[in-house]
Amino acid sequence: MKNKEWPKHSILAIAVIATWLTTYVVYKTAFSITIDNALQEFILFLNPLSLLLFLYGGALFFKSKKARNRYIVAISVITTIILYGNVAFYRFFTDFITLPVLFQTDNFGDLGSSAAASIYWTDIFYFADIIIIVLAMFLIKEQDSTVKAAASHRKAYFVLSAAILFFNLGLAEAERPQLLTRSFDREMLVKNLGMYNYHLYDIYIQSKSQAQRALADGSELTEVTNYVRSNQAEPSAEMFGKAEGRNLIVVTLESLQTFTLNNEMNGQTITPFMNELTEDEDTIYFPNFYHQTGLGKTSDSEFLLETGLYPLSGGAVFFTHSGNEFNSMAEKMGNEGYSTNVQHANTKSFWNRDMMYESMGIDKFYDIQSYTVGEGQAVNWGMKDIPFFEQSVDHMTEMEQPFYSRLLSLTNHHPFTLDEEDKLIDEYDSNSGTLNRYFQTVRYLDEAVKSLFEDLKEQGLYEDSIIVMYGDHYGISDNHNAAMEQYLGKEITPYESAQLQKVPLFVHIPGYGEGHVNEEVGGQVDMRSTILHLMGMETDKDMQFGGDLFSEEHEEFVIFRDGRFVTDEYVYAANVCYENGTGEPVEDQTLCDPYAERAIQELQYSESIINGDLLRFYDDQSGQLKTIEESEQP
Ligand code: GP9
Ligand code: MN
Repeated sequence: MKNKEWPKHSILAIAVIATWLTTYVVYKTAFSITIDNALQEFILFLNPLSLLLFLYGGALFFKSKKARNRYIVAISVITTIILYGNVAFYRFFTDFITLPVLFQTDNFGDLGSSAAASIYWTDIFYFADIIIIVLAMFLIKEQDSTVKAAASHRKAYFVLSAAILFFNLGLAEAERPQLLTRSFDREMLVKNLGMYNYHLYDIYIQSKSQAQRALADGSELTEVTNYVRSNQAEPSAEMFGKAEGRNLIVVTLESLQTFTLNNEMNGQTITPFMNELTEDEDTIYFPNFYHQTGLGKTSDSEFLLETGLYPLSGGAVFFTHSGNEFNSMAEKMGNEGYSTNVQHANTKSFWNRDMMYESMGIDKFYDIQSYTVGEGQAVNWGMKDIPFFEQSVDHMTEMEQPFYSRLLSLTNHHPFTLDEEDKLIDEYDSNSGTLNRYFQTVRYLDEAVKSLFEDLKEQGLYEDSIIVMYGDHYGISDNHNAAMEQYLGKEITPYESAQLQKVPLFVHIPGYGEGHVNEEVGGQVDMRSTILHLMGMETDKDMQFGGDLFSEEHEEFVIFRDGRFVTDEYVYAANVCYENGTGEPVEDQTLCDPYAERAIQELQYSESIINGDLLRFYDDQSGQLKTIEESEQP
């Protein structure tokens, strides 16, 4: 073989192929990446290629063979370290590395102690590409090995690598729309972009927020504090402490919109149990309550609930700012002696929850690993809500009391598919399969909520608890307006579309006896104060935007994440000021102006808190800005 000459750049080609295939084999053996169809498998196979071509392509600029070979080996070593680092990390955390975890020292402590246990001699395989490349360098003699590649060849080479990248991104976009803007799950990013591109993307996201953070200082908070204090509402004397000392159970009702409640679909009741609740003597039901989420969907609603801040206009705050300091509801409850947790039968890295929950001071996350999904117990996105609630209540029996446990349901999620036996009503008959099936999954969710109440009673947890339930965001987007018009029997104007952002809120206090329908106009940002006050905890020193829905002083002014807003008098959407109630544009359009200005202002304040990580300069015990020394302490 030594005598036979191989074509020019054979080593480069071997290096690209060796690392590419090694990466793919590692994907398939070291990680459990779920693949649902052939296209996804193809994307997974293709995704390492573009960046590897690009990186190894640097070799084309070297004249000396020695320097070129060194460069190629260096690239293979770097890519292997990245790959192997993820393998070792994954063994322990079932997750891919993201920049912030490298700086979270406590995480690393765990990793260090288990590192030895996570490394096996068979791991030598992960270095297969380096071995192949080095062997090739010894064994193969290339033609013209001392001549640099022609400029035109180099150009063609890099155009090819860029073309593959765009092809890859195009396929990923088709497979996962809004992958980058929503960036919901690391596994999905790795699956669609590839391990190496994912890390570049992660570095970009993290450095962007780090730069904004570095430029911020506490002085920006002074103005925000003034604004927050001047808009604060006193707690309602009647409701303050109503649920003091009880366990707090907060249930997120996936994709549930208010229009399904107390309503029928082709003569069939959609939510029989929740309808009863709206009239129940222990329940306060809010029919004029709106979601305020953006691209982060469920996670945005969790953010609103826990922090009383607005989520971000671009991207999911759970992903972009999980390293921030927060004064979450969970942390506050924890300080008052509550054990706190979230229960959700999905992978923990979805929406970066594992990282964010830690930042929010939530004690424990019962993710999919905490559940046994029996035969027939999974549909659509995963575990069905009924067994999920049942096992979650089982977990509650083990929890230290009083507890604050948050349950995230999942079955009523797009594309709203169900097993035959769980379809309790018929499909609707519009041209939108999504809307048609939505009624059935909402009906299932209603049944699941009913079973949750029964489970709690059976386990003796009901009486000592307060149960708050809220819809996280819309389930039916504006893309289905034609079908919705058929169902609602009216045109969907921007006014109606804003009304469709209503999601239900229930506050259920066993033994309360004075249940009623509360018409107050409110939004998810209000949940934090409302709940904390019910639990007998003050919020007057907190840096947050919500108000207590029970308070006399609560202002009926709900700001949507996209700048639309609703007050008791007006609805502002598509730059038109409508009269709330009739849906007619008001004659004097300037009547909305003061609110429109405040809406922008408030969203900006919230955004500056998040982007600047400003709560690190804020002392939530005293409600004062910290001194420089205080804020530098960890
Ligand atoms: C996934 C669940 C649903 O874990 O929260 O996410 P969504 O798509 O509704 O944001
Ligand atoms: Mn959701």
